[in-house]
Amino acid sequence: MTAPEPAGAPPGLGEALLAWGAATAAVHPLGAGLINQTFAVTDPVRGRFVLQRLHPVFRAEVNEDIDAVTRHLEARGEVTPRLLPTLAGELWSEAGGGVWRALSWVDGVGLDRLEHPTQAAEAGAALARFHRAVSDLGHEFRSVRSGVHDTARHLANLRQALVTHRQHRCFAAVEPLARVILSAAEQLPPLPVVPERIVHGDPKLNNILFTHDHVRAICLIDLDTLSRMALPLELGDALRSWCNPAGEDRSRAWFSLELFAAGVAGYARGAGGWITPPEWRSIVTATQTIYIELAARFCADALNESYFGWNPHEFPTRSEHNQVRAASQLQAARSLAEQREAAEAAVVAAFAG
Ligand code: GN1
Ligand code: MG
Repeated sequence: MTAPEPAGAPPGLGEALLAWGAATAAVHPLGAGLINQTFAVTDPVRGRFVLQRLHPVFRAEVNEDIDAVTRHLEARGEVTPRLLPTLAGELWSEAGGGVWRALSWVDGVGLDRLEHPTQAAEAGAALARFHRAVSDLGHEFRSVRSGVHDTARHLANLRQALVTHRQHRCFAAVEPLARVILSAAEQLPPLPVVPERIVHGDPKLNNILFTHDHVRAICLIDLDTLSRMALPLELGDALRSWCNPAGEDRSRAWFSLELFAAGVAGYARGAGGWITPPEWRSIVTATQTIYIELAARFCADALNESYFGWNPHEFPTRSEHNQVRAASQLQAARSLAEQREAAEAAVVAAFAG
């Protein structure tokens, strides 16, 4: 091991640094992602870059998709992180039993909650720019994760977790929460069938890089989930995150109509006539759907304790952290349900006003 490693560094970090020729780098954990392990690397020779150890849910070939999409974005004049090849010219490196990749450094900051509607408009415009820029890319995705927003599948996983983990020490706390989520899911209106588009796949707030003054949205990061998908699901996933000013780690969450109206207006301005009426008309239903779906995913992990990263400084176990996250998404869903008509009106004003 030649480079000093941060506490709790995953196996293979030193070897991965060598693969990118960063033998004497300073390495710091970076960002608030729940899945991959991410580091900021500063090396006297290679400069500053991002190094990531992929969660096993992603196959190494995902890097070929990221390379194709980010090349296209760059050719269209969009700011984007790009994959940095290893010294051997590869898009990724295997070390310590995991897959590693390096990305160019884009200077900016990730936000965990929005402070102002103009930031929601910025996020909307950045997402619209991304969608339009990749819309003419004829890429066949190498990494296909089916059922990412198959809500029925996520609900079935939650029901299964209730059966499998009856003896879990937190079962008595999780089970009533799960029942409320499952019954809220039954109230969800169906989503229309629309054509698939190339999407980011996980446009939550902290996957958008902002300027250090938190004013401008620069670009989308965290590109492992790139895929073809119905656009309303993508927009619902974005808005469920951007419009919850409490963030994902507090059970007292709520849905901000003000942020929502600004977010859809920013998106509408950026997308112009590119988005079709069947797509924009289902944004509110899609947002509600993703709140419930993500609540179900967090709730299942409160029993399975195997998927989402968690914060041991604030919660006793992974289960408690995921219980709070599940309750938070559910609370935001309730808040949106109470403001549904006004949210629908904001969508019409943005896209047809
Ligand atoms: C995960 O990887 P990250 O932290 O950006 C998750 C998303 C969830 C999100 C909730 C691959 O995103 O689906 O919406 O957490 N990513 C994956 O914060 O499951
Ligand atoms: Mg992330």
